[in-house]
Amino acid sequence: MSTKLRRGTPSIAYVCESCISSLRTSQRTPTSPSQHLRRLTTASAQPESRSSPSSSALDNSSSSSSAPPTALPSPSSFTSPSINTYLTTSAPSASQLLLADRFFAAGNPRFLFSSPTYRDFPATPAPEVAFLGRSNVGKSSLLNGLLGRTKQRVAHVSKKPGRTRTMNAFLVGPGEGGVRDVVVGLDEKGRKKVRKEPWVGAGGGNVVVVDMPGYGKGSRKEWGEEIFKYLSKRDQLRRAFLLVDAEHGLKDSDTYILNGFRANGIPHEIVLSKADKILLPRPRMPSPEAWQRHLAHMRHASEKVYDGIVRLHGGRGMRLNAILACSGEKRDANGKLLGMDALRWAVLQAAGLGAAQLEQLLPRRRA
Ligand SMILES: Nc1nc2c(ncn2[C@@H]2O[C@H](COP(=O)(O)OP(=O)(O)OP(=O)(O)O)[C@@H](O)[C@H]2O)c(=O)[nH]1
Ligand SMILES: [Mg+2]
Repeated sequence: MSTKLRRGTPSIAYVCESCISSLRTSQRTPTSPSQHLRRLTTASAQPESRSSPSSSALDNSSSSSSAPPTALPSPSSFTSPSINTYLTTSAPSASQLLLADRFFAAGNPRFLFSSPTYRDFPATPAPEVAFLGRSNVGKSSLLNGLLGRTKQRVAHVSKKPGRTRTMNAFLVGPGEGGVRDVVVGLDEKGRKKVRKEPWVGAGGGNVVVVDMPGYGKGSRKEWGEEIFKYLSKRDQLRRAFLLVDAEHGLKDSDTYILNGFRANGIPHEIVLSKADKILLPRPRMPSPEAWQRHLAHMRHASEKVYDGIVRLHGGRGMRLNAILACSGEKRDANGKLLGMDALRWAVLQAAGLGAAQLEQLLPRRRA
């Protein structure tokens, strides 16, 4: 029986009581939280190659069932849930991942509003998710990937930390909404004076995604203050996605934000960003052997983050749903951005959109 940290499978609730007590007492052999989690979980990482929703663009062997049972999984058999850790929810199935991709492809992602202060946030009646993290951790790139806009970007990306200076909201999904002109009066020549106003149609079927300014290097104190106001006051906020660099792990400033989530009871997920630096460190696709090493490295990175979080207050009161891994820039052997479909599904789940609602919202596909 494998003792690996459970990947891509339904799993236990976050930080069980015995895990907490093993942190509190020293009677037992000391174990790290991730070791404890590994003891409790039994399923090993099973790449869902046979049920992968994507047909391979670079290597179509992923759908073949003729591979010998001893063959190592290769990059072409990769699916996002296999690099993720699900703590309170089940890993998405292949059909759910496909639905998530369809939702994000339905209707152009639309700019909604941009605000340097929380005070000016409009009341948009749609479920909202926010992307937070240190400056340069890859928030804007990830958001472009999430919205399927890696070429015609909607969010500004830069090597220089501190590029995003305002909180920027985008609307995604098949529902109505965007920016519209509202007549606010007449000018001295009798012409209509218009103001741009964000709006969201009453029919639902949309999610608002907010790109936050980064904290840390190149950031400003007032940005941090506004982020905290947003976290504590925004009723529409359904879940926060905290990006942590997959290579560098949790930093003190991240802990500060995690404490903010805890203080405000905000459900959240960790996204290990720039996961390609670990999984695809070279321009070429790795061999199956190298791929196994990279997967193990990725697993180790997420265990370290998990340990760090559990050590905060013994994990009590945290509302962590999952640790996902993602890249906003590099694609897997199936031609999809690494981990993006699973992130999309997590966003939709946060917004309360399940498979049944999505099937209704999305236009029927031709057989
Ligand atoms: N290798 C790799 N590089 C990335 C990825 N995402 C972003 N980058 C690079 O990291 C740098 C910062 O990216 P941004 O998306 O602007 O980061 P940000 O978190 O929005 O930064 P701020 O707005 O300054 O807080 C850019 O040079 C990107 O090209 C990724 O997934 N993989
Ligand atoms: Mg940015």
